[in-house]
Amino acid sequence: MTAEYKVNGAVAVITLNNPPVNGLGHATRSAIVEGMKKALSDNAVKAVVITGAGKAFSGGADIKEFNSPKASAEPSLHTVINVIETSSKPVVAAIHSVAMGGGLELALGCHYRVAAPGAQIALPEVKLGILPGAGGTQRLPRVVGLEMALNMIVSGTPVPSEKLAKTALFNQLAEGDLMEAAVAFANKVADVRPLPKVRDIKIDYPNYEGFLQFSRNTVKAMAGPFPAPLKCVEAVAAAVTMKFDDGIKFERDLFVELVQTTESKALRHAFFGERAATKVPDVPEDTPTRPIKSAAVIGAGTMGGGIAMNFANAGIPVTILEMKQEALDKGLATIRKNYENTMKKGKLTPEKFEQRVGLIKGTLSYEEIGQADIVIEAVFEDIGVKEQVFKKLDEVMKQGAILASNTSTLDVDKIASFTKRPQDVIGLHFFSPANVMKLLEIVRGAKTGKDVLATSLQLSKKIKKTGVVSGVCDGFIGNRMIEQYSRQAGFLLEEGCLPEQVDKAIEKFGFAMGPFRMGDLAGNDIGWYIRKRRYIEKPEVTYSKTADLLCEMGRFGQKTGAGWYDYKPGDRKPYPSQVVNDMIIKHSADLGIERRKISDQEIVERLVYALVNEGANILEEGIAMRASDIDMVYLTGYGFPLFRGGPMFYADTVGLQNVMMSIEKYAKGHQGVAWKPAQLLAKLAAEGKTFN
Ligand code: 3H9
Repeated sequence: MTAEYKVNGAVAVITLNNPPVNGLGHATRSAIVEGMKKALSDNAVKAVVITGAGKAFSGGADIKEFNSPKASAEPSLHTVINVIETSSKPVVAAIHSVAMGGGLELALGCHYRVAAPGAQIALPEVKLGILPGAGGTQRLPRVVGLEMALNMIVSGTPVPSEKLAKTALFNQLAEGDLMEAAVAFANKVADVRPLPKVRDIKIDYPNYEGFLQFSRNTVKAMAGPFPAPLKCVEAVAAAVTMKFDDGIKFERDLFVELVQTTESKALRHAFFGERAATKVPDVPEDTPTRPIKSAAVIGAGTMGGGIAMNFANAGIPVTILEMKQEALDKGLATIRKNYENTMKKGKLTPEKFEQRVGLIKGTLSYEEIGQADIVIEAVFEDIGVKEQVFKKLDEVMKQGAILASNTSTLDVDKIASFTKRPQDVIGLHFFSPANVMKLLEIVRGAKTGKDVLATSLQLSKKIKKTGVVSGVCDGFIGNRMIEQYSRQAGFLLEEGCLPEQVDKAIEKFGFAMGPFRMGDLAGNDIGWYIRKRRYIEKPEVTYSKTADLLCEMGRFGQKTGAGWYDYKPGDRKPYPSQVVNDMIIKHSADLGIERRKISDQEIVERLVYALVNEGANILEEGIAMRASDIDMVYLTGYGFPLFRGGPMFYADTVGLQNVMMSIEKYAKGHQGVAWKPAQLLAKLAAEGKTFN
């Protein structure tokens, strides 16, 4: 039963019991109504308490039911709330741990609310691209005031119950046992009439028009491509401008509209995608993990420093090893400066600053890191260098330590073979800047121990990363796909585009940064180095030589003050470069290509479908476990627009047959050999199916 019914003297207790978070799915909604019917028909019952079992009062509507008939099947959440609100016996919500979304809306339909301290109270629907659709936008302003409600609904941020203790949201904050307090409260109010209803409270805000207009302007400027935040403001506005029942209807219409938008579906896909990524079928949740109480990082460069900061931020002491004192000092000074900047912005207190800096130590001696529970190597991306490091780690590290490589492309199995303990070796691929970027690619080698994988997944959560497991291949999930994207970007230059046009088109699509601006930021020499290795190994792969020509000109990007674009000293703004554009046009002529005008649509399709096609190969080969893992890699590590849900989700929304048709068309064009349609894509397209 998804809600239990028990009678405690004159009080009936309905306990939601739908783990993990008491989502208000159809079965739970029905069970609540059943419970209410029993309570109303039992003359011995004078009042009702509703609470939640386990770790939540309720996390809200069951998101998995959205866009399915179950979501609106009766009793709908509206009906449930109506049954409670119109009940002839008082209903008390006993709130603890989490009361979010529909869960909070349910509580707002009750006549009274008793809460435990520390409960997270939120209407987080906006984060899923929707708005509270069961009265939240109409009732919350009536109990916490217009401004507070608008902030909570537009941001979706949880507020601890004690911060709301003085508002009309709660009738009591329970000091001791919540259920004892709630039952006692119910007994106390059992005979009080009339029953108070939130809907009857008047919102007192004389100059609401000015405030609402200000809110519209601010929210519009911040909402970007997402329609929900502004609709949230409109719905809250209705709480003051309309009669209650009209406001409820208005809110309902907006909810129905938003729940069907691609933006909302994309956000929900990302919500479940993030959680699915932590699950590995052959590594059950109870797999033993190794304790990580100390860490070491090899290399104090930008990457090593950023990685070390993650550990310090999570309270784990970390030692950075370098070869030379000068490099070590420079690395430690950069870390200090990074923290100082965060402190100056007011995002870190002086105590936390000291604490974090204090957790990071430097050393020149391998012996000093031997006792660390995990070591992450972040040295130069060269298999020879990695071999030296891992042989040394095998000598010095204690038994049971995890030996991780931050390689972005190299063979983790080969790296593991440099040690006598391949079961302890794993790839932990951070993205630059490593202290900021959310993605952590966890590369599982053929011999990586299950406990090492489980520990790494647990660690990713601890250091607040989105961990995604990848199998071993050149470039893993993210970089293997980006190679195809970069190849298309290069071919587009040969055929008629200039860097600015390509960047602008894909940025308009929603990418944070186009490929050429990205190259200038990351350093074009890095790709140059990788291409030299990669294309010697794979001579059959064609690619545009424009990027090599650029590097031969010494234009490595922002760090050399010149790349695909020109830069002015102290200014990161890219200016189109005449010499680069001349080089590109000359290169086309050298290849005998007649340059043509290329549409933005073609640019976007070629870049994005190149990702999709390679993503399909990766999925088929089992390098990624599921399509949503690929989407999470692109959303959290490569600036793919969140409102489009990731490359695989986006392809699903376009329709895989349409994607296939475009790929077949491009396969007939310049360097069409680069477009070998992935078998999985072709198969799913033919069957009318989707990736997700
Ligand atoms: C809504 O209420 C609409 C209404 O206004 C109108 C309706 C008409 N549904 O995050 P965790 C699952 S919209 C289904 O790892 P935590 C989650 O997928 C809803 N499933 O745990 C995961 O499953 P699995 C508004 C849900 O302790 C498991 O629970 N509510 C839901 O770190 C554990 O999740 C929200 O937006 C759900 N509503 O955090 C709240 N919620 O084990 C969204 C969770 O299979 N949820 N699951 O991977 C959260 O913010 C967090 O999950 C919460 C717990 C804070 C509740």
